[in-house]
Amino acid sequence: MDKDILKGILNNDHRTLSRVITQIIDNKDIYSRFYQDIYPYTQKAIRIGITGPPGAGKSTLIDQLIQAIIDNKKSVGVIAIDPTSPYTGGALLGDRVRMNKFTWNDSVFIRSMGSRGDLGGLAKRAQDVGDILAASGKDIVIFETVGVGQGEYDVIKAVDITVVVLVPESGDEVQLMKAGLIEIADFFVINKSDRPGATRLATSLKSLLHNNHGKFRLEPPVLNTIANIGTGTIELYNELFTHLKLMDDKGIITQKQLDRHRNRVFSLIQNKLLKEFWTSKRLVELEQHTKDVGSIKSSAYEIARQIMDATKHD
Ligand SMILES: Nc1nc2c(ncn2[C@@H]2O[C@H](COP(=O)(O)OP(=O)(O)OP(=O)(O)O)[C@@H](O)[C@H]2O)c(=O)[nH]1
Ligand SMILES: [Mg+2]
Repeated sequence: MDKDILKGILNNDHRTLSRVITQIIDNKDIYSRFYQDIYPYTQKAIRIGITGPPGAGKSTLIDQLIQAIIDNKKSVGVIAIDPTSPYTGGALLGDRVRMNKFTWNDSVFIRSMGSRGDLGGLAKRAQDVGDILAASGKDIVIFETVGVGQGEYDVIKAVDITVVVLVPESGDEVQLMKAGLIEIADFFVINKSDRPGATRLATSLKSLLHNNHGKFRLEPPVLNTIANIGTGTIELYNELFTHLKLMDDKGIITQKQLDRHRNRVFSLIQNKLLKEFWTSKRLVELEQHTKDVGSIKSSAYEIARQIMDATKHD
C-alpha cells in the first residue's frame, strides 16, 4: 500500500496525486517516513510564487504561463491558495481558479486549497503539496496567493522566485514600500496594462527598484502585461526563466533553498513541541485562567509560569 502511493506519485498518476494531496490538506498522516521516501524526488522542480492583490489577474496570468510551459514541452503543478474557502473541505477547483481547460492534461495538475481558519500550518501544507507535485515530475510548481496574511506571506517566501502582480491602480511607491512588496519581490508584473497609468507605474517602480536594490540582490525586472488577451505573457515566460538563470548564477537560488530547508526544520520542531505541550488538560487550565474579565487578575507571565510549573508535576 505504502509503496503503491509512492509509485503512483512517481509515475505521475493524477488520481494518486489528488488523493495524497487531499490527505495533506486535511492534515492527515500518509504513512511514517513518507516524506523521507519522496524527498530525493522533490528537489528538481522550479518553484514560482505569484502574489498580488485580489483580482489583479494572477490566475489569468498563470493560465497563460501554463500554456507557454506546455508549448515548451514542460510540465507544471499549480497550488492556488484560496482565502475565500475554509481550510477544511479541501476545495477541488475553487471558483477563483480559472485554469479548468487543462484538467485532463497529464503535464498540468491544478489544485486549490483554502487558507481560512488554518492557523500557522498553511505554509507547511502548501510546501508539502509542492513536494508531491515536484515528486510527480512536474518541472515547475506555481503557488498563487493573495498578498494578505502571515500564512500567505510564508508560502510566498518559500519559493525560488517571487513574482508580484500589480495593476495600474496599485498605488504609489510609498504604498508599495509599506506593503512590504519591494522586499519580497524578485520580479514585478504590471497586469491590466490596458488601463491608464500602467506606463507611469512601470517607470516609477523601475526607478524605485534601481535606487533601492540591496548589494546582493538582483534588480527585479518590471514587465507590463494584459493577461486576458495574452499581451506580454510570452515575454513574461521568457523573462522569468532568464531571470531565474541570473539568480542561479549569483547563488541566490541556492541560498533560498537553504533558507527554506532551515525554516522548515525550525517550524516542524516548533509545531511538534507546541502540539506536545498543549494537551487538553493544559488547554483547560488556560481556559480557566482567562474565562472572564474577573479571572484575568494575574499577568500573562504569571499564568504562563503557573501552567508551565504545573507540568513538572504531571
Ligand atoms: N482589463 C483587464 N482585465 C483582466 C486582465 N487580466 C485579467 N483580467 C480580468 O480580471 C478578473 C480577475 O482575474 P483573475 O485572474 O481571477 O485575478 P486573480 O488575481 O487571480 O484574482 P483572485 O485569485 O481572486 O485574487 C477577470 O475577470 C479577468 O478576466 C487584464 O490584463 N486586463
Ligand atoms: Mg486567482
